[in-house]
Amino acid sequence: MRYHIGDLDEQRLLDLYTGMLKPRLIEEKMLILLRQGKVSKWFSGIGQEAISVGVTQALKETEYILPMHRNLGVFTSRNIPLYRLFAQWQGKQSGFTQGRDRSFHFGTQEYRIVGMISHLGPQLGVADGIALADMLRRKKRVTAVFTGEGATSEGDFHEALNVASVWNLPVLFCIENNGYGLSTPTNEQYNCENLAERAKGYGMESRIIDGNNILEVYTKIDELCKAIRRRPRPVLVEFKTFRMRGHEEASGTKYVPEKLMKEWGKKDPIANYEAFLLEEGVLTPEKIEQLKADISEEINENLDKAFEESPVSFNETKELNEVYHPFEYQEVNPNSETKNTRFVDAISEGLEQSMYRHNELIIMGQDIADYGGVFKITEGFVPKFGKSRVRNTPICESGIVSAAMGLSINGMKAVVEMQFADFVSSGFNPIVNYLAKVHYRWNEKADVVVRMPCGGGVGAGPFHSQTNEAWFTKTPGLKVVYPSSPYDAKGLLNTAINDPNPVLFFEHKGLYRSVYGDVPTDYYTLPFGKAHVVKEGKSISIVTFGAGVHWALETLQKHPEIDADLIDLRTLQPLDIEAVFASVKKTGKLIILQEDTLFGGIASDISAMVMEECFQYLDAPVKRVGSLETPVPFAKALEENYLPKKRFEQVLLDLYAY
Ligand SMILES: Cc1ncc(C[n+]2csc(CCOP(=O)(O)OP(=O)(O)O)c2C)c(N)n1
Repeated sequence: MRYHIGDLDEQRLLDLYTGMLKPRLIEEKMLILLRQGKVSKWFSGIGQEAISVGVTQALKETEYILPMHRNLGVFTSRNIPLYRLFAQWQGKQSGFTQGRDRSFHFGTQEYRIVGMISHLGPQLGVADGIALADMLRRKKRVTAVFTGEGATSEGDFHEALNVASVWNLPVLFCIENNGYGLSTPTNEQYNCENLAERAKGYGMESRIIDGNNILEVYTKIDELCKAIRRRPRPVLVEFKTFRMRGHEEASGTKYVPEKLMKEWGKKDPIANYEAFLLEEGVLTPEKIEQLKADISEEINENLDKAFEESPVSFNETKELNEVYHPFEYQEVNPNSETKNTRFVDAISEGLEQSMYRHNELIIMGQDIADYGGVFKITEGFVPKFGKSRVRNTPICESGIVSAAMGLSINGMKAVVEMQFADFVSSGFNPIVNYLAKVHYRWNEKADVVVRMPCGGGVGAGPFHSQTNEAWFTKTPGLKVVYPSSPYDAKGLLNTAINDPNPVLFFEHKGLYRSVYGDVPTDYYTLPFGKAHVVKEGKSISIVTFGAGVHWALETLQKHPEIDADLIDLRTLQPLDIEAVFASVKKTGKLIILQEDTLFGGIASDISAMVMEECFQYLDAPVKRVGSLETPVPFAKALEENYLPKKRFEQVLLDLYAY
């Protein structure tokens, strides 16, 4: 291995050595603890330390770094007290997740580290968002993100690189090519010589770096970081290295040819560098012994401290209270001046007024800039807020939701417009795994609203008509809002944007241009978790939301004899179940109407809760009405009978007469 000192001073040469020694010695200790059953799982980075350490030392402490599961050297290079790392791996309180997540699955704002989620790929898009925030604030900073070569086959890799290139974001994409993705060798993962070549296709620069040569890693990355800070742009770096141990310790390395192990064993980044520094007279055998002894002492002291700490205890209230970031709802009352406004315009108005209110609110979505979005909600926004805040995106929902998460991590707010709610399936992973879980896991907020133009009755077929709120009401950590009137839509959207938690905001597109209502012209907010009693009655409770409210009103107009309480839920998470209980206690009969198919939907849960809590008040079985258990059909005759409106009338009459 050839080492070029260049203009590095002796202190740096030593820092790079001790920087690598520390994670190596920690790992050696972990392997012993693992055999003793004192640590549950371990992903080894032995042999890859030069990459984590070289990159982290080249970054400034204010710059974010997004490591993966083999990057212990990132954490140690940022000088995290070791007992906190050990406590994290033991699931203890002074770790970073209070026992809620394991190993390297955490982030810490204090050290500007954003840890991975297991799904690997979303990490790359998160880096885009962090870098975007830096760029918009004109901060000359680099964001570095890691991936294994295995995860480069995920769509997220492509999406993140493409977005970074199109937006010219200062992201250093670091591929650690260590030969295997679990047991799969590179020739079964991709079919090109070097992954770095992919950069060309994205219109981006790239480098190939010997990942086992610490001086090469540090010098080249330092140079690149300086260049990126001067002229922000993304760069893809492929580090050639090798995984010297199993995917994780239990899985072994039987499938790795002995020859490869021997070959790469000779390239050990620490042994070679140590020999070089000895030759150069920077290190002496005594100095090495001293450094090792000092680090071992630090490890042992910190381990003792972590082992002494008692295991976390379970407190149900605490667990439940920490799923969401605290949010103090601020009521802003509407002015008295109102205007008869369409549903679509109320949303647009809310969004526009929120943009004025929050200088660091960014809207992202397909065709939303000059074109104004397919439903024209953001029409006219670009002249007012500029294209840096109203951002057209490539077609890559997962990458953009991840980028929104990154904006939030870096202190901004984001609204992501799904062109149609159906397409959220392409961004499902970061929503349900990243945004939803981030607060519970490491106390970070996901200040993101995903706008969801949804719903049927518009002859748009199976992929442009779904109302998929049940995909999200199931997931702790998300809030789900589903207004039915222009007044609610504007006030609830403003609250959704104020709320630092991830909110799925459903907008029924059938209501966009058909429903009008009086809407205050100024900014105002409405609280989550408060149902609206649309109409009061004594003999039957109708609970619904979205388009269902309008179907119920039409049906009641046809049957004025039915004295119904009509409850519009407005938000599904949080759910105002108390309003439902109060109504059922008064009327003794409940019918729940939802547009979605029934199985697994919110109506089923409401029904179950009412059975459990209000059984003695019921005079009839609870009824649920929803769409047919099929995909949403296209032709009018099919869709009309798919949707629950007609069936609702009959079930209502039957229940009323029960
Ligand atoms: C979406 C997803 N699929 C599969 C896995 C299981 N898994 C975890 S790590 C891994 C291999 C990753 O290989 P690579 O990206 O090369 O990183 P390395 O482990 O080699 O450092 C696999 C298959 C996962 N965590 N997430």
